Amino acid sequence: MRPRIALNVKSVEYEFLQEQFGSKSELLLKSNPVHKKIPVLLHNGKPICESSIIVEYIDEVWSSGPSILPSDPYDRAVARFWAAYLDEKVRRQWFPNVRAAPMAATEEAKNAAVEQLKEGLALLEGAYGEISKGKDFFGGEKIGFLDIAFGSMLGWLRAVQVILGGVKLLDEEKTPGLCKWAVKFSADPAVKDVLPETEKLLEFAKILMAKMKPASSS
Ligand SMILES: N[C@@H](CCC(=O)N[C@@H](CS)C(=O)NCC(=O)O)C(=O)O
Repeated sequence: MRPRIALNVKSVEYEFLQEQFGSKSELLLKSNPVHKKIPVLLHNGKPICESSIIVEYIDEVWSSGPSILPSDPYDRAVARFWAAYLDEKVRRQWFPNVRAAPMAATEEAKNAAVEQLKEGLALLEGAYGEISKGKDFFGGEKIGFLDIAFGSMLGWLRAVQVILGGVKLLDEEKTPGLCKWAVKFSADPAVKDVLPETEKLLEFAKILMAKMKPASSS
């Protein structure tokens, strides 16, 4: 989603190739032999890997379009800091824990996974207040690097709320800014056709959970 939103921001046309879950195409293995993961951007016959790096590449190559990274070096560093935080903590640790929470052995383990993610989102709420300076997006008037980094997780956030039986991860009381941000971000022309439907993610989550079950019970 990150590269696609970035290309949309820049109004660049692209061909979107999807991978089949459970197998890896020759093109993917050849293009990203190190991690063997999507996304990969193929530009001028050359592969660029890692979603955040692809977004930065797009910003640099199509520099005449709207800027994605802030122009001020300090603001750029702050945006990269929070994007790295999202990837390290939210995406790699807390999200997988929460997605697996319905299968957690105890109620305490389930709640701990949810609380961790909520704490992370509360921190991000504070960052949103400071970085957006009262505007709609982390990037100000328009969506920027951090909007794209966090926004790519919005579909899963919504799906996880359903998986957890209606637990509110983004709630009006604790994260009012992020609630408002999520509505604006989802409706942005560069985003609205890219965000996956919650139903689709829930179907995918079922497949993932079924795969995890035998491992956790052995
Ligand atoms: N740090 C990488 C993570 C990429 C990643 O985890 N890709 C997943 C799909 S979202 C994938 O290809 N998974 C297949 C696999 O791990 O074999 C990035 O941001 O691009």
